[in-house]
Amino acid sequence: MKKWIYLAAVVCFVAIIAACGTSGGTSEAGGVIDTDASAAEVVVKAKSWEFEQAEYKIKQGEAINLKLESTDGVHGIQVTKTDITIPNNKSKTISLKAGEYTIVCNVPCGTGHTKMQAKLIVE
Ligand SMILES: [Cu+2]
Repeated sequence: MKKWIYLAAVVCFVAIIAACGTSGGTSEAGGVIDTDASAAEVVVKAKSWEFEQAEYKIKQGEAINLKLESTDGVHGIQVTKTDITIPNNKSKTISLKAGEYTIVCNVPCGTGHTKMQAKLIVE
């Protein structure tokens, strides 16, 4: 009897994992893709407490190495509506659908942290 319960639990677990596999990872808007070292690089420079540019523009569907370079303090990037997060001084290859996204700092970095935002425009 106990064996059946165990088996049912395993089946449920596998079903949950499988569901995650189909919907997880890259969101509908796009996001992190396989690393492509030859992709064009877009550097987002960050300091306490602002990003260098108010706006960053990329082309839709294009593979971009989005790099976060902190010149002052420790920061991180999160792109709203996507699964994109980039740790301090790291880069990831991304690809996005057209639209307007917001780059926010996701590392609590001090008094101006919540004001650290920039637009990411995908055309
Ligand atoms: Cu911050």
